[in-house]
Amino acid sequence: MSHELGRLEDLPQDYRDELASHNLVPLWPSLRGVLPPDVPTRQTRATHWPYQTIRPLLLKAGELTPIEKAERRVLVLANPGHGLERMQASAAIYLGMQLLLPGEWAPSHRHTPNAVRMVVEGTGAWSTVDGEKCEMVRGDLILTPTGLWHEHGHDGTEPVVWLDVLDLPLVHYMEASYHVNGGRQTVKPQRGERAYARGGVVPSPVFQRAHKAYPMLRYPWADARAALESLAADQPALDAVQVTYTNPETGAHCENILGFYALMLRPGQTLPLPARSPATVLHQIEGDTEVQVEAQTFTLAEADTCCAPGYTAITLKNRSPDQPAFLFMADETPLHQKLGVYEIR
Ligand code: GTQ
Repeated sequence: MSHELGRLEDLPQDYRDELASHNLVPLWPSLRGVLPPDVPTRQTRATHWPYQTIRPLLLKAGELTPIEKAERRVLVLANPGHGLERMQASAAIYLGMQLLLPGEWAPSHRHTPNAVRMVVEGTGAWSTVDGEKCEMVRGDLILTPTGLWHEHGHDGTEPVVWLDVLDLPLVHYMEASYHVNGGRQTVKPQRGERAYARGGVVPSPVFQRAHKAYPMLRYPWADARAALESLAADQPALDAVQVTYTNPETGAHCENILGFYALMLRPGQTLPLPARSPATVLHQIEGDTEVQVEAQTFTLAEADTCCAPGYTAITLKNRSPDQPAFLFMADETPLHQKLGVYEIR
């Protein structure tokens, strides 16, 4: 049973002052705040960032701020529930929309937070990660896991935009976030996306152990899309047509803290997702999806992004009666699972 606890005001002022002077705080006035009944208090608010709003403002940033003055020319998708200045979409997720113009170069650095890029538009750009030059094509997922060098360049003729997803808020909260700058990387000929091109048939470290913590760095959209279509065709009654971006050696999530997935909604399909403890981000790759989060409904057009707090049910509806819809999803599942707090309600 939950009963009323004593308030701070119930205590004599001189006692409160004396506690504070010794860096001491009474727990009971704040106990329900940090341990609320049944459901956590979440600052993360369901928020929608339409691409048609972001795009002109990002191109304007391209005119206002040269790449040398930005290093990374990014507009952060900040959740108003956390306060915009905190630059977080949820407790652990940071989202940014990054612009690289033809001929520009975002110099090499590495940092403790893990990142991924979801390519949104344009051709001709590349990210070199740990010496692997990854081509950037719409819908591709490119990893820059913790500690790996990465730089971005652009040999094409049109602006290139991608969505950055990082675990920066968590790593910063842990007082473990920092970066190191470096010079241009030497590009290596080997590429994980070629060595691990087919599920279930992976390079065999029979005479030698495979050491790479991140054997695959680029997950081409063409392959993820084909996997979803194949799964949907194989299992016509399956509701959640979903694939997880995994480490092809271990089958675990491809990064340590955030989880990444692609979803296909069949034409006209409504897919209810149960309330789960992690917060979720959705980005529309193809098609239009109606996203319902508690009392709010967003219509995600192509390249739109939204987020939903944890412990909240989400309903997805493909608005097209004859075309599938494809979504990229990021969430805090690996973090919650490793900490033992993961729940499906
Ligand atoms: O491209 O390396 O959105 O370091 C934030 C921090 C992108 C990047 C961000 C970064 C990067």
